[in-house]
Amino acid sequence: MSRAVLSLGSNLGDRVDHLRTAIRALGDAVLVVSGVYETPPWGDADQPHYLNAVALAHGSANWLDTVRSLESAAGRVRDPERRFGPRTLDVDVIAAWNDADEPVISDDPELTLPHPRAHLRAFVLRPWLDIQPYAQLPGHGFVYDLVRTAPVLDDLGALRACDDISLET
Ligand code: PH2
Ligand code: MG
Ligand code: MG
Repeated sequence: MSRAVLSLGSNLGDRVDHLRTAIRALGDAVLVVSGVYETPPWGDADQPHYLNAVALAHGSANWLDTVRSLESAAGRVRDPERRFGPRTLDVDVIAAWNDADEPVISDDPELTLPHPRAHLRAFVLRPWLDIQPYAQLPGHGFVYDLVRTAPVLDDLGALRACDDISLET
């Protein structure tokens, strides 16, 4: 059965509710979900802080359709002028594996896999480590090594684990 690592982020509206609703909508497809982290905005500093989490999911025939429907349900409005701007809910497919457990590689601009910037993002890598300590990002190696590389290490200290928030329902 196909698997995917999904990164969830929200920095508009009721951030916890947006993340929780998405996890509930995924239902049995979710194998495990990380803790929630509050993270400073990456890529476009002029916006509120995010709540981020990562989930390991399985079973979807089309991950792009799955994540887009979650984003639409959260009332996501896309601003073509602000690629890294604020959003009610962003669900990114970080990496996916096929039925034979081989990594899916895709240069489709609609869904590039693995995610082209995941190896640089502390807000993806740190929650992912929570649920899969030996995770490997295809093409980039072990996640525990990536969090020790300079660009990620610099951002790691600014992440705040929200131990009082759980997305497990
Ligand atoms: N998502 C972005 C842009 N910047 N920063 C943080 N901290 N978390 C995000 O999820 C995020 C971001 C666009 O996808
Ligand atoms: Mg994103
Ligand atoms: Mg996205």
